[in-house]
Amino acid sequence: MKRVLTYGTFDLLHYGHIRLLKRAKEQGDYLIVALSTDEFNLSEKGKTTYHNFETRKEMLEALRYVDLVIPEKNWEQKADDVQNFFVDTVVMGGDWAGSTKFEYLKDYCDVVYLDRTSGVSTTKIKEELKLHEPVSGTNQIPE
Ligand code: C2G
Repeated sequence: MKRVLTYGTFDLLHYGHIRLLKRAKEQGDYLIVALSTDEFNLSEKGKTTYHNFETRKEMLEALRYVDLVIPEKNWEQKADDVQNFFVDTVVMGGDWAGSTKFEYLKDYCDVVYLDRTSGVSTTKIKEELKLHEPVSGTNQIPE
């Protein structure tokens, strides 16, 4: 059984995430997602998420491609994760290609970077939804 591992926040789950997870699963037979905790997002990634960790975890666990979700609590845990879960391949989106946060894992397993899906991101969704926020008073039922 070939075991694959990927990392991320996966907030406001969108088709860019889904396509990444689908292709990550295609790299093996068992896909583990190390999901950034709320604390890690806030303290290290400077991200405040719309959905908290439990909700993001539940959404990922509902996907056919995901076999296990574990917490990503810090930048340093990856080599331990690879060894503890007998991981063959770590998969990340291309925005991480060549990153020192992943390249060192090549001493422990294969590291594969897949093209990011263009045109969608959690940030873009948040910005566009904010732009279409109803102007107060326009959604009142006319007298
Ligand atoms: N992704 C993608 N296409 C998009 C958006 C995201 O392929 N349009 C990929 C990212 O490259 C990443 C995964 O989906 O591999 C999760 O994206 P994020 O939730 O933004 O994760 P990120 O903040 O990159 O966290 O230690 C590593 C970090 O936890 C990765």
